[in-house]
Formats: sequence, C-alpha cells, structure tokens
Amino acid sequence: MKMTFRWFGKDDPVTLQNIRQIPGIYGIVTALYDVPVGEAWPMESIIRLKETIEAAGLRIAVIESVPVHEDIKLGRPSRDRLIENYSQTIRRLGEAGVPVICYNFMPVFDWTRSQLAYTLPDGSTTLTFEDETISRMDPVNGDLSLPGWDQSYTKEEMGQLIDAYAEVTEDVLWSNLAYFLERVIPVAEEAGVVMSIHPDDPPWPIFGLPRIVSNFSQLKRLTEHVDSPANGITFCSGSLGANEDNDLTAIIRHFGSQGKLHFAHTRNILRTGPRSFQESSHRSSDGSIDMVRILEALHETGFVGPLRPDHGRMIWGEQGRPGYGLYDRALGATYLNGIWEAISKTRS
Ligand code: DNO
Repeated sequence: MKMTFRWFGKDDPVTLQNIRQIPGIYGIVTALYDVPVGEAWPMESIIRLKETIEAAGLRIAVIESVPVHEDIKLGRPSRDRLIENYSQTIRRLGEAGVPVICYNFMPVFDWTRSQLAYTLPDGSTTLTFEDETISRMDPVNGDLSLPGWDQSYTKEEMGQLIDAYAEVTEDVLWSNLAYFLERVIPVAEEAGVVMSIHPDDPPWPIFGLPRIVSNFSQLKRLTEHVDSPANGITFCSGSLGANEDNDLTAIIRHFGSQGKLHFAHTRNILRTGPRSFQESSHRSSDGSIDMVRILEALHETGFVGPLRPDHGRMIWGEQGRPGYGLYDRALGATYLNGIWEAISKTRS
C-alpha cells in the first residue's frame, strides 16, 4: 500500500509542503482543475503539474478525476469526439508517467450531501446525508450546496441536463458506459495507465437520476464487460459502505485477487438511518466501518496500490474545502498507516 493525499492544486489552502510533513506520504492525488470538461488536457499543463509536485519532494500517484462529459453519459452524438479527447488525455497522462486515472459515471452530480457543516458533539463539523432532506430538495431551484467538485454548469444548465436524463433508464446508462469502456480501455492499455472507476456516492439514485455503479454486481458487470487489468475500480469504503448490504471485504477480495483494485479511499461513516449517514473520523469505533477489517482484506490480496484518507471533519477551527481540510485527513493518514504497520508486522 502506498499512502497518498488529495491536493486540489495551487488554490488549495492545504499546501504540498503541509502534505509532505505528514508522516509516510508517498504521493499526491490531484487533477488539472482549469480544463473545461470534455477538452483534452494540454501536455504542457500536465508536465507543469508533475514538476510542481516533484519539486515539493512528492510524486503524482493518481489523477482523480478526468471527468466524463455528460454527453458521453447521455449517449449524445457528440460523444465520439469527446471520447477521442478523453483518449488523448489518457495517452498524455501515460506519457507523463501517471499510473492510475480515477473517474466516475454518476449523472450530473458527483458526491452529494444534505449538509456540509453539521456540528458533532465534540464541536467539530462534518458532512451528512439525510435521505429525507435530499428528497425534499429541488436541486435546480433550491439551495442545494454541492461540495468539492467542479461546479461547471449553471443552475439553468443543470435543469436542462436533468431533463435530458428523463429518457435515460439504467439500461441506457449502462450501454453508454459500455460504449465508453470499449473505446477508452484499449487506449489505457496501450498508454500503460489503469482506469479506476469510483463508485456512486451515495450508492443509490438521487433526484430521480439513474446510478449504476453502486454495488458488487454492478462493479463486476462493468469490469467483466471489457475484461482487462486496465478496467479496474477505486474501492471507496465510505461510498460503498453507506449501504450496509454492500459486503466491503468481499468486494476487496474479489477485485483485489483479480488485479482490478487499483486505488482505495478509506474513510469512515456512521450510518444514522435508512439512506442516511454522517461522516465520522477515520477511527473504526467512531463509525460503522471497521477499518482494520478493510486494511486486512487489502493486505491479504497483496495490495500495493495507492490508498488515501478521504473526507475529514473540520477540527481545530480549520476553515476550508468541505471534507478536504488538512488536520483530520492527516490524522486519518496516520491512523491508517498505523493499522497497516501493525498488520504488516504481525502477518507475513
Ligand atoms: C469525493 C470524491 C469524488 C471522486 C470522484 C471520482 O470526495 O471521492 O469526488 O473524486 O467521484 O471521479
């Protein structure tokens, strides 16, 4: 396992120097944030990013994400040109030595929460998801705040996109994903990069939009559709773990033993009711997920890929990007490194 840390580029209040001082950090998980979705990433910008990170004594371990344009998910005629641009980005990232690309196939919304700063009893704040609140929200006319990810469209465009998905059933979305994979996976193979799909967060449909990457059988179906080590998954304990029917260690063992688990997000959540959860600290006893079991399963499958702590609470008065402050994620990295060291020394 290689411990990594997400960095949102030069505008991130968390600096590369901050990250380098966290014990045991191997590399950075990052992206280019100024390229419009759908365009090929310029080689010079990729090289500049790489040099910036290497100058800080670190390396790019994963690109998270190269976003998939909505027209590809919708299966619109422009998808062929957009997939060609995507393929160009894959080739360039391969050329720059990037080993893993993380992406998702969630219509319109990437990760979504009902509250971004819910106050816990200890005074820290955290992200929460409550189904009841979400189902009352109107994403276009209401005050839904969208965390972390690129807000590249206006509310009006969002409304039009949501309407466009009225025709897109799960089956249609699935065939659009299949179409995408059939074209980009051979490119990734040739470029020496692995594609690593991130599961839906949360792992169920929201706002009436279909979601098809939420459980074991869906992950299995998509990885088998183009059966290649380059067509793998990002295991995310917090996303998949929000549904208690997902057997997390079975998922790790299955994809890990096939060499298709390329990246791990290991965070904890506390399930608070049906389709509802709070993000807790990484510590097992603060949430519903047993981190020791997760890391043991990864260790057993011989996982050597990148892993990162994921969303942290806001603690010690830190202000910043929801879920992506420095302190609680750094505690998470240290905790996870400690568990890994203990497992490594007690088993071999
Ligand atoms: C949330 C992240 C996601 C993830 C994308 C991958 O914090 O895990 O935004 O980066 O879904 O494409």
